[in-house]
Formats: sequence, C-alpha cells, structure tokens
Amino acid sequence: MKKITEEILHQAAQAFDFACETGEIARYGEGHINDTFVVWAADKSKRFILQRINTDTFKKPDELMENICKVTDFLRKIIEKNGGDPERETLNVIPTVDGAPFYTDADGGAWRAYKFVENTICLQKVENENDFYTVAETFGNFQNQLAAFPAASLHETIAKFHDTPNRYRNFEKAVSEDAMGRAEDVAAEIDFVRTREADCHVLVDMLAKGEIPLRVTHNDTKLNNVLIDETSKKGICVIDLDTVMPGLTAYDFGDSIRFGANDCAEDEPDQSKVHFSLHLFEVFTKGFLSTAGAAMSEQEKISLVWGAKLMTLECGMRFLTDYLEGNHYFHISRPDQNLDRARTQFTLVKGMEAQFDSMMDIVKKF
Ligand code: ADP
Ligand code: GN1
Ligand code: MG
Repeated sequence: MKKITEEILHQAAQAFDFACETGEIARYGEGHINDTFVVWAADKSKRFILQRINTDTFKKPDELMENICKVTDFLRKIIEKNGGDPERETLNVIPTVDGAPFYTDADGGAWRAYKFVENTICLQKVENENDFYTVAETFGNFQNQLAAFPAASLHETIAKFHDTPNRYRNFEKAVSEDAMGRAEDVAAEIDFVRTREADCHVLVDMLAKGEIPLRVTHNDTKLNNVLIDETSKKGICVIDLDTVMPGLTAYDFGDSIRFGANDCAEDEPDQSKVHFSLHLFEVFTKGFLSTAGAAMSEQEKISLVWGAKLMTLECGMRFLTDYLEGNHYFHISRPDQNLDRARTQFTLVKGMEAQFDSMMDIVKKF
C-alpha cells in the first residue's frame, strides 16, 4: 500500500457526502489492517469514520463494499423490526457525493466512510468480566441476526480465510523460503506449530463430515470490533464487517476467546505475563450461548472448544508467517511485534491444552 499523503487524505474526505463542512482529520483506532481516520465537522458538532481499505488484503473493494452494504441493509431491517436504533446498532455507510459506496483516490486507494457511533467504548483488552460477557452476547446475537441472510449472495473477500490447514501450508512455505533469514532464530516456535499440524484439520473435517453447519459469520471477532454503549454498558454495534462470509460458529467464538480470555496484550513481549483464563472462557461461553446457543447442536457446541484452540493456533501461525516473510501483512509499530504476537498466541494455546477437558465441561454445562 502507498503511503497516505495529506493531499490524498483531504481529497478522500472531500469525496464523501458528509452533508457538512469538514475540519480536522486524525488517525483513529488500533486495527491491524485498514487505515482508519476520524473526520470532524468544521463546527465540531459531529464526526465520521473515514477508512482506506487495505487492498493488499481485500483485493476487490467493490465486492467488499457490496457485501457490507447488503449486510448492513439486512441488519437495519431487523433492528427496526425489533424497535432498535439502526443508526447505532449497525454500521451506516456514507456514500460519496456521486452516490457510490466507496471512493478511489489518485493512487488507486479505496476509501469508505461510516457514521461515527457516539457514546461508545471500544476496548483493546478485557477490563472487567461484564464487558466480556456483553461482547459475547453481542457476537452471539449478530450470528442470530444473520441466520436468514442469503449466504450465497456474499463474495468471499479473502479466500480460505479460516482454512487452518491452508494457513499451515502458507506457514511451511514461509519457513522453507525464509526470506528474511529468521527461521533459525525461531526454531522453537516453528517446532511448536509443526507438532500441532494434525490439530489444524479438526474443524474443516467436522464441516466436511456434516457434523457442524456452515453459517454466515463475522470471522474477526476481536473485542475491539464491538462498540459498547457508554451508559448502558451493553454491546450495541458489531463493526469491522470486512470478513463477514460463510464460516463456522467456532471461528467467531474462538477468535473472541483468543483475544479476550486472558489478562495480557496481544503483543505482550514477556511470556510470563500471559495466562489463558478459564474463568473468562466460562464468562464468554455463558454470554455467547445465551444468544446463539438455541440454534446450536451438541456437536456444534463441542466445536467451540476446538474453535478457541484453533483460532489461537492459526493466528499465531499467521503472525509467525508474517514475521518470517518480513511483516508485510499486519501493521507493526516495532520490529519484533509479530514475533511477540505469535509467542503470545502459542502460550495461550498451551494454556488451553492444559485445560481442554475443563473447557469441554463448561461448554456442555450451558
Ligand atoms: P481494522 O479492520 O483495521 O481493524 P476497524 O473497522 O475495526 O478497522 O476500525 C478500527 C477502529 O476504528 C475500531 O476498532 C474502532 O475503534 C473504530 N471504529 C470503526 N468504525 C467505527 C464507527 N462507525 N464508530 C466509531 N468507531 C469506529
Ligand atoms: C486483523 O482488522 P483487525 O485488526 O480487526 C485480522 C484478523 C486477526 C487480527 C489479529 C482481515 O484484525 O484476522 O485475527 O488482526 N484481520 C484480517 O489481531 O486479516
Ligand atoms: Mg477491527
């Protein structure tokens, strides 16, 4: 991706139909993929989200935005029917002045804009278990809301996104190419992944055997992809809809556990500070099953535990792959950040393995 110049940024802001004069623009949020900015109205009465879509990651921004418009239109109708507030409970795409869902800049960058959902908190880390519980309810509810969405109408925005065996193959390719000459220094981490190759197949095999259903899932259910209402402290809006695609409930459940069921940052450099929390796992399971559980079979519930372990292992593999390839995928702010991220995931995987039976018992309990 090209560097965003001031000129390109301001042209992008001018391209959208904000229906007001715009003023200050600043970088915003802590996503690893897109370039996110906040654009203020000149009189500071309101603000907007302006994002350059990462087109290295999402190669077809037209298809991506078609998905997002379809999904948010669908959600808006459900929210209205349930007496909710569609301005706050789903993303609202702001069109360009020409009425298009995104804008292409002079460098070929693709930009979109959303209404800013005000009076919300976006957490980077679990601060108390009530927050984690409401995030669980919110993602569970999101899955329910999309149960009747016509899955076949969605484009696959990233092919094989949670195909863990394919992620494993990409990891092996990065090890054998060793583009940066780093493989020798991370032999222990490479070995960690290799001894778990067989595990990578568990969920795709369950799907292939028809034991668990394909659903429309979010696929990137980090804590910071839910906005929590500042007053009610309830999760209100699921954001970052770039990867809404057919997937498994285990992916959504698992990715939230990966990110949230611990007391550390995703990139914690000191592994002695990284602990998988069975208690937070229980909190999340209870919240998630309270909204999504009714539609799930016993087998699908069991798959959630595998989802937790495999989404964590897969993400660790992806961070390690990116480190080996020279950090071209995930945004970094320091050289070894992806390696620290990978190590953190592997420490969490070990924690989960040590408590796998207890995780199964918890899932069966709710
Ligand atoms: P990325 O794919 O890079 O993670 P996100 O779409 O998640 O990008 O946006 C990054 C951050 O911007 C979010 O974590 C959140 O803090 C903030 N954000 C995104 N959309 C909105 C919105 N509509 N209202 C308020 N904050 C938002
Ligand atoms: C990325 O976009 P963001 O920061 O919400 C990534 C996820 C990873 C996550 C790890 C499209 O999520 O798959 O799990 O980083 N998104 C994409 O933090 O690759
Ligand atoms: Mg995000």
